[in-house]
Amino acid sequence: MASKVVQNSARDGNATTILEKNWEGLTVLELIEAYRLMLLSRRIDDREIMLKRQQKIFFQISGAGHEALLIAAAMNLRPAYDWFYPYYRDRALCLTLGVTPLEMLLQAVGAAADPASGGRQMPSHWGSQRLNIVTGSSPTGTQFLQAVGCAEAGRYFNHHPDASRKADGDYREFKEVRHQADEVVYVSTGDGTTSQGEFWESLNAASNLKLPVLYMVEDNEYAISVPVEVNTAGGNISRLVAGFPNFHFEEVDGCDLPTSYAAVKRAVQHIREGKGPALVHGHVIRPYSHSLSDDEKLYRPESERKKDAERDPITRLRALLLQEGILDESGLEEIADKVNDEVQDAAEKALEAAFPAKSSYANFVYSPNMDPTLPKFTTQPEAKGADRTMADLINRCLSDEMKRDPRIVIFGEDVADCSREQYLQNSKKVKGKGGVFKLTSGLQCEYGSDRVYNSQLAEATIVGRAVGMATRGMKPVVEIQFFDYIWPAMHQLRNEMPLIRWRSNNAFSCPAVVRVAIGGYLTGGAIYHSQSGESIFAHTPGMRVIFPSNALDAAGLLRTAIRCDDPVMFLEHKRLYRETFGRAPYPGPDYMIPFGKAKTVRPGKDMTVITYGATVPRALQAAQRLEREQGGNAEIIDLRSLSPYDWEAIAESVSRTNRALVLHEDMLSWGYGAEIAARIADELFDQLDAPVRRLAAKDTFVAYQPELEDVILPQADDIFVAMKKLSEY
Ligand SMILES: Cc1ncc(C[n+]2csc(CCOP(=O)(O)OP(=O)(O)O)c2C)c(N)n1
Ligand SMILES: [Mg+2]
Repeated sequence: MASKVVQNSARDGNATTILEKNWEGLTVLELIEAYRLMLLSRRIDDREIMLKRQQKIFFQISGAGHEALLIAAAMNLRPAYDWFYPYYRDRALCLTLGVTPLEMLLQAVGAAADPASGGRQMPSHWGSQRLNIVTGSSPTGTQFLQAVGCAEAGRYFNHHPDASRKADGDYREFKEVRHQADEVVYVSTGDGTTSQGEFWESLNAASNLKLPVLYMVEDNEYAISVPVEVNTAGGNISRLVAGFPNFHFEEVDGCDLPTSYAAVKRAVQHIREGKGPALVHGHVIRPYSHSLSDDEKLYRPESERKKDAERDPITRLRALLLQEGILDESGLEEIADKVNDEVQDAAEKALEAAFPAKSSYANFVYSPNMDPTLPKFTTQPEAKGADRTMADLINRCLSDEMKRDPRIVIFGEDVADCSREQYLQNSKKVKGKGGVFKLTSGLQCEYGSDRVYNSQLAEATIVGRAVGMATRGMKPVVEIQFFDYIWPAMHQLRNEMPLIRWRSNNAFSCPAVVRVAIGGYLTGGAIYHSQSGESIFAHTPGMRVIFPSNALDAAGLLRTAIRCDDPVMFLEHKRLYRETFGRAPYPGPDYMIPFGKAKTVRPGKDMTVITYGATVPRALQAAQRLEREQGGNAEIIDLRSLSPYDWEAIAESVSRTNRALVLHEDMLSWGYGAEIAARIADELFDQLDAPVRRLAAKDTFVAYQPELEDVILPQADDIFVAMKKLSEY
């Protein structure tokens, strides 16, 4: 086509002039290709809209009006080299990077062959392992901190090339690592989504760490029906972000291809030169309502919509091509015909594609490669030295694993010995902190400040960055200082970390470890330093939840957690960190305990007490008293692993004792024990001589006054009474 026009132009004698000209650095051929991609993107949207109306697909959200800015971005970036966290309007970016129209439409119909999700996610939820487009989700704003973590991972592997090597025997067998010295991590957003706290947290981190992140703000002035001046103070995000150091900023008419291209080019140059992140704020339009479920006529007058239409990027580029004599009407038509044929062909193929097998829903909730419940995770302790506390053995385990695996980094609030490392090094002025409970003490000194460091005081930042790193193949072992403060990270913990594998149909995974100090019985811990809540995470598919009650189990299970190919929430009871109960010598650098295997901590024949965490030692006390005073003999099972849990051990024991008490520290109602009790009642009904009983905290929070705390949390005396009643039933 170009040659046809150029031939025509040659007759007029100006072919050379056109070929030599450039538009903000774009050549004739690039402009023509950009026009083709814009049209292709719009036509796929149009086709999806038609298919939705015919009920052949089930959702549609378009990229219409954003095409110029996104093609400009993609033309400055490199697929399978840079990394991409695009949001749902980024169809044009993905097409330019190399996602095919067929791949897009396979997702729209929910086909098994949809490479982004295998029919699991809505259309426009991009993901391509081949192109480094990381699986995206629907919550607005979770992408930013992951992009920051992704950029940190690239930098880490560049500084630690050995860490990218494959290794047998743990998650590294299944994690290919790729990194480039001057890579860029692209992350995009709408104007409305910049209101999310995670956006600001991520700017803070990217700026502070001078990370190679390219933010693309696609400002179409609406978040569904909410206009930009409601979401953004003063109505302009560029004004608000301008103070972040190390950033390069661009504000541009995102409907104009050449100026957008030039703006992104400057931004990318800043990043590739290692100067820090950049943010491009593009003003775009949204001609097709928010989605097919929205009718913008309800909140936008015709006059406003008309004004937008005049800025349409396709009309604009078309006019440029004509005006500059690059293409004539027939050349433009030829492109449109080819695009229409391509979309038609892709739609026909997608409509014929097979759906996922119904049984496939269960695939990839967890790693298909590495099952942490298998016996290969059973190793014998090589105990040496004196008995140590749970805190000591966790610290030793972390240290030995860091020695073994250079991909491990540890971060969180106060986990470093000292962020101002000059105080540690030259003058030895300070000893170092290493965690508010000292669990990470000495690790920064031992392994360096780029492997053990303090994060910002922001839980979403800790977990979101860990998600980005683990997706790239690192093993972040992060700490949440108190379970009570885990909630800002909830999006990342519920909608991201455990879902990445399932929603991408195993194209991506996120095997990070989140260590959390949990629980009460502290005498004065009060409401905000005593919370439990493990059932919330046990109720989250994809997440392994571990809760040890003693030093040896903590060391063995933490090692399995670190080597595992799934995300793990590792709950450490604060009261047990330094208890006399459950101390043990360090079991050596390879001691592991498989997940989902309970431990009988006291054999008995009269009833089974199923418990975990800090109620284990309390149940033991109660059982001793029961034996002393009543002659009763209670068997106590410490679950240790809450998801997966050891049903076989429960069933075997209850079938022998015929009585069951489920005991935990967290509140009774909708607590972890409800599921266990229900299952016993369901599957072991014939074996029971008494109703299944539960004992747990009162349905309230934990109060500060010790007498109140005592009455709220289950004490050894309460457990004794519950056991006695159960044995007398
Ligand atoms: C956390 C969260 N809250 C609400 C929604 C519902 N929702 C989806 S898109 C959207 C508006 C996003 O607006 P903007 O960021 O401006 O992007 P645009 O759609 O305009 O491109 C909302 C509220 C969501 N997906 N996630
Ligand atoms: Mg918007």
